[in-house]
Amino acid sequence: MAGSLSSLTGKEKIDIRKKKFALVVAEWNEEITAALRQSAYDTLLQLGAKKANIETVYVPGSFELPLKAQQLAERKDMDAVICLGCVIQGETAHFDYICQAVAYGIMKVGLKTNKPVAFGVLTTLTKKQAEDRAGGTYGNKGEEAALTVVKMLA
Ligand code: RBF
Repeated sequence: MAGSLSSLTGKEKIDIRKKKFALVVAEWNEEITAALRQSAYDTLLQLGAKKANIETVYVPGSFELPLKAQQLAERKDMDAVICLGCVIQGETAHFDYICQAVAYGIMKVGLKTNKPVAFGVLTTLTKKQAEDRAGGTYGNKGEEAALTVVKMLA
């Protein structure tokens, strides 16, 4: 687990002042993904990133995250991409299809572009479970996603 800010070891404390980050945020379950984005953004700043080097891009739903992540990761000036979304199980099978496609798609972008691409997508059975992981009982997975790409850059 990426853990919290204090989990960064000496080896992982790199200078990210000149690194450029993209936050790709799904608009579905907007109140959750906005909380993930805020936490990821704040974490990057705390780790030394510059506001001007953090770009936020929105996509309609989590299914669209891999394509936008790929377009951003392919840019020469981009160092890392953080994908943020929230898929909550409904009554139909869409949950399984979306989660699988998104997880696989995001992994492929990292492998194809050779850049850190974080999977900060909540896949939960209820809205409460999502809230617990977007600033509630179990912390904020946006922070973990930001920490993950910084660790991968180190
Ligand atoms: N996108 C999400 O990010 N989270 C969801 O919980 C979510 N639920 C969906 C449920 C259904 C039945 C459908 C058809 C789409 C849902 N989407 C959700 C949107 C999906 O990621 C994508 O934007 C659309 O399918 C258009 O490609």
